[in-house]
Amino acid sequence: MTNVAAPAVDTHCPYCALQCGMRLSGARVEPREFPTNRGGLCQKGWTSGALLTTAHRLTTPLVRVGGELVSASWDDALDLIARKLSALRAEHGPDSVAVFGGGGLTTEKCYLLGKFARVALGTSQIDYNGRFCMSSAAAAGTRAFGLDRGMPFPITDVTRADVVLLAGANPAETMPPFLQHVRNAANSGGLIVVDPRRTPTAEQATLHLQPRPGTDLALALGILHAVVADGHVRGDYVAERTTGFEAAWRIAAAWWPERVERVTGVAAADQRRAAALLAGADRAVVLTGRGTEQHARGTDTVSAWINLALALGLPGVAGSGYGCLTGQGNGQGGREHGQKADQLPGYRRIDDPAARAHVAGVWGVDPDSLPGVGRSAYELLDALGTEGGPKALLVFGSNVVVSAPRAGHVADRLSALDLLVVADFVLSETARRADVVLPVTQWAEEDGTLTNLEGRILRRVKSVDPPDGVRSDLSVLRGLAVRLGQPAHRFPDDPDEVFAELRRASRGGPADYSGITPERLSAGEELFWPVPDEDHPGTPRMFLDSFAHPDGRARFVPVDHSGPAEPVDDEYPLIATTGRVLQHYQSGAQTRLVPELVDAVPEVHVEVHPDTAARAGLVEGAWARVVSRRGATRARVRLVASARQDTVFLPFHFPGAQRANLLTNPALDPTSRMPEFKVCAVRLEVMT
Ligand SMILES: Nc1nc2c(c(=O)[nH]1)N[C@H]1C(S)=C(S)[C@@H](COP(=O)(O)OP(=O)(O)OC[C@H]3O[C@@H](n4cnc5c(=O)[nH]c(N)nc54)[C@H](O)[C@@H]3O)O[C@H]1N2
Ligand SMILES: Nc1nc2c(c(=O)[nH]1)N[C@H]1C(S)=C(S)[C@@H](COP(=O)(O)OP(=O)(O)OC[C@H]3O[C@@H](n4cnc5c(=O)[nH]c(N)nc54)[C@H](O)[C@@H]3O)O[C@H]1N2
Ligand code: SF4
Ligand SMILES: [Mo]
Repeated sequence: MTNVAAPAVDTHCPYCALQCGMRLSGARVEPREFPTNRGGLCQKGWTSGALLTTAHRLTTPLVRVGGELVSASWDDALDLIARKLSALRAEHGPDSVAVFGGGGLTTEKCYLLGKFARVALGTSQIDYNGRFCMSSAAAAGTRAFGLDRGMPFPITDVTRADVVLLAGANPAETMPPFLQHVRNAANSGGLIVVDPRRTPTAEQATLHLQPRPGTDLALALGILHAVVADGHVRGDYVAERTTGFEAAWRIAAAWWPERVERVTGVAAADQRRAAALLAGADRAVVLTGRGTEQHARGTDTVSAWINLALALGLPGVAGSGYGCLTGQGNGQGGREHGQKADQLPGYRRIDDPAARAHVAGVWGVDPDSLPGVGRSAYELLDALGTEGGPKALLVFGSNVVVSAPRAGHVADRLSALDLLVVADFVLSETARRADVVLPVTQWAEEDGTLTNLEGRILRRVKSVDPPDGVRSDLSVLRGLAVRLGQPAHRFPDDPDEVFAELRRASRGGPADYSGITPERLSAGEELFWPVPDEDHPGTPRMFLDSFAHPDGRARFVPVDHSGPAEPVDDEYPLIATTGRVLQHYQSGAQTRLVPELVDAVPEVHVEVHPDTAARAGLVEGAWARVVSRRGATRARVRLVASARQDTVFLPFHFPGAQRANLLTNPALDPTSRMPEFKVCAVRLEVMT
């Protein structure tokens, strides 16, 4: 049973990057006033207290014996892991051990996980689920502005904007309280939504552009073409604050709206209307979500949206801008402090000698002892158990058996490992396959720091005691590090101590947290990074004076449309796209344990246009087999008259034979290494 530690504590929701403010009394949740949610919560937030009392909670380490997971003591479990890791390292070298992290972990955990990999294991093989999330937007943002902070402005700039373009985002289901921030735009006739489906978000829009999945890049070029052709380019801004317009325009010049209409299905008149709405705004914001980003050309696609925003003079101007809607609770902080294959804390590059010297200094190790760049998330999973690939994997905060692309293959790779260790508080589908499962504390049972979708640093506050038998992730890392021969002081398990070290490690880096103190956070200061010293007020709006490139200018990037990696054909004539429903979170490991959410949405469905369904012999409520080149999923048919006839949609929250990711194509973006979750070729069959 969970004991109540304090009567009422102000904290934040365990799930998405909106990080709605809530007040917890034991397991009882109430919303509270906070700038992102302004007193609202979605159904997942309201019901999140159920996670604190669920009977499915893990409370003892589990070790596989004779094919079964059986209870073990902490010492036995940690000793076993350390022994196996040491043996693998001795025989095959440090890169034989890999680590997979998550953007739901607190910043302290992400930081210590990266340090653990580089220092205690000495491995380059660490990456995380954020690679599957906002990595294309991050890559495009860095390319354009010299620095990536998802939304480089506070959410109130969205609230006040009179025109908002949402490309591939469905916040009505993925961040419901966010909708109040686009109400002004909707009421003033300026909400533009780009989504192949008529989502609840699109229902609110002034203008819904419904492209064929995988054609957003062409659409963005078409709108840019209309902006230029109709004389809406902000010439002074482009001349003073940017470079590269001519090269970008040379490509967009060939994408006149009628040509774009043939590729995307979006009427030329609607493209021109979008251009005119954006150009006529006093304050306009362009925001991208996973729909436009999770493609094998996702980075270029986001660059195309940023080019549009630059031509309109939006980025770096107070009240306007471009931003990405980061997804996971700590999707922003989790991408800055070193759990990414090419990264050190403070958003530094691991292949930068100065960064290595600084961070090694904080860690008290030789810079030359730090490994180099490792494999990206899917490439890492794909290499497991292969010749030259990692033979052990430690997973903290991800359920890859459900959420990784080509999930059937990923499950096979996990089976080929010598050792799979999963730290979790529930028995996720990935944990079920582990050799050792470590039961950890969750959200309301520990303190920690997160950075929300605005780049605002906030504190998650302990409000209940953890059940007996569980340990924090920080304590697990310390326990393993010590067994691997590290001095204990190098791996503190107190979040405040870790944060103090992180401040030093991030000092001088792009994501500089050094001026953020627990006292400032507890006092309710609104701190947006960078905060380079304790007197610095933080940076709610970035780029107002200059962008982060050496010349201070933003860069147009010349990008052209080429379409999805896997075209449809006679055998696989339909496009499957994937995403979310309101009630479930990600792989569903948490929300599939909340009775109210399971009652509302118990199983996977596939959204199909009635004519498409009829051609396949399918009716409402039937079970369909959805088949791609990589596998088949079974899903309950939901007829949707507003759907595109060439497109079906499945949520990815469900396990086993209901996994949307049995279908998906792991074609990777060349820059971000993002897989193409949003387009693969499928056919529909009647289940027999
Ligand atoms: N309920 C719920 N909320 C969540 C989450 C969750 O799992 N469940 N997860 C959180 C996380 S980590 C994230 S990343 C965010 C994601 O938040 P969103 O980006 O809003 O979520 P998705 O449903 O993945 O994708 C958004 C839309 O993209 C559309 N789409 C598909 N293909 C294309 C395309 O080619 N072009 C365009 N323009 N659109 C396309 C889909 O139809 C979908 O409506 O949500 C966060 N919030
Ligand atoms: N087809 C398709 N696939 C997708 C997507 C899509 O749109 N379509 N979206 C992708 C995106 S954007 C994302 S972000 C990924 C997310 O997919 P996953 O990485 O699988 O994310 P979660 O389901 O949140 O898994 C988190 C796991 O970690 C556990 N956990 C939570 N907090 C902690 C903690 O503090 N410590 C530890 N040790 N464990 C913790 C949870 O119980 C859960 O089992 O899915 C990606 N996969
Ligand atoms: S919108 Fe996100 S942060 Fe807010 S209650 Fe829902 S899941 Fe939690
Ligand atoms: Mo995500």
